[in-house]
Amino acid sequence: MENSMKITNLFGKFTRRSYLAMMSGLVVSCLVAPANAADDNPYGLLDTDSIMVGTMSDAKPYAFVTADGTFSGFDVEFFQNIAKRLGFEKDQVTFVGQDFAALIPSVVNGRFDVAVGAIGTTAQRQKVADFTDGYLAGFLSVLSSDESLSTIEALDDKRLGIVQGTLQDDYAQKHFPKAQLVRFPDNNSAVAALNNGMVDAHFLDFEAAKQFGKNYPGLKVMQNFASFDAPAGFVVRKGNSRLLDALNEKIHEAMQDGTWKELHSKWFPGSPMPKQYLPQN
Ligand code: SNW
Repeated sequence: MENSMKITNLFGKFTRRSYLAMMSGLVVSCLVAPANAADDNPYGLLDTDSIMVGTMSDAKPYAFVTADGTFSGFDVEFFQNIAKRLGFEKDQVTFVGQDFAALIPSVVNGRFDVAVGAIGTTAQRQKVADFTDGYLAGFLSVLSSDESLSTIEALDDKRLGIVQGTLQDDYAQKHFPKAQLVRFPDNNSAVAALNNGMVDAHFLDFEAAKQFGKNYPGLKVMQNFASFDAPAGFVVRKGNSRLLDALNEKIHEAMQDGTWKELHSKWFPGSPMPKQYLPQN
């Protein structure tokens, strides 16, 4: 009421008193603006009516781009399902593909609200960004056409591809000290190098390795390393606890009502399902 009277003053004649009253009204509205803004934007998003999501275009079946340019995969559909529970329809969730190494920094820098794509939760990553509760726990896998690469020792002096900044990058440095690590920006370039013999193997997430094996029948998963202690989570800006809490609530809802299980069977048929993500009685 008071505000609308001041606005009317804008169209009438200013008296000194009404001018002062209007200015003080403006000051007051500026002071209360942050509270109003938070109510309009409860999840602290970059744009109030959509969620900007950074993901990968070549990590099928986790996250990938289809021939018609849309993003798909387990992580993409799981996130869309969670977003829908928060009131965001598919067209209000915008996926953008980036190199893996850029994903977390892009959330930190305010380019994306969330990063999604089999991103393992580690103490080091948690120093710069917040992670939701885990929703995937699986293996890191060595993909190659060379059947002899089935032991760690066999990787000595071999050229092993890794996508820079991944857990495979860390793991290989710690556990395969004698392998020659060759860093790539993404899986596609690493697999291209593997196919033309520039590297002997590529080290990536199990389901993606299996998928590349389907696309290129000469390539097989030669060995696996459990990465259960670094379950994948959705990544949000540090301190955006309203978004984090809301995502966590809906993640657990989607696990409890069987949605997670359905998506897991669709995208990772035959792969074991960690019990903690299944409906609990
Ligand atoms: O740590 C695993 C987790 O257990 C699950 O298997 C999904 O993948 C992981 O999160 C590891 N993912 C890698 C990482 O976080 C590579 C991610 C990617 O290529 N998109 O660095």
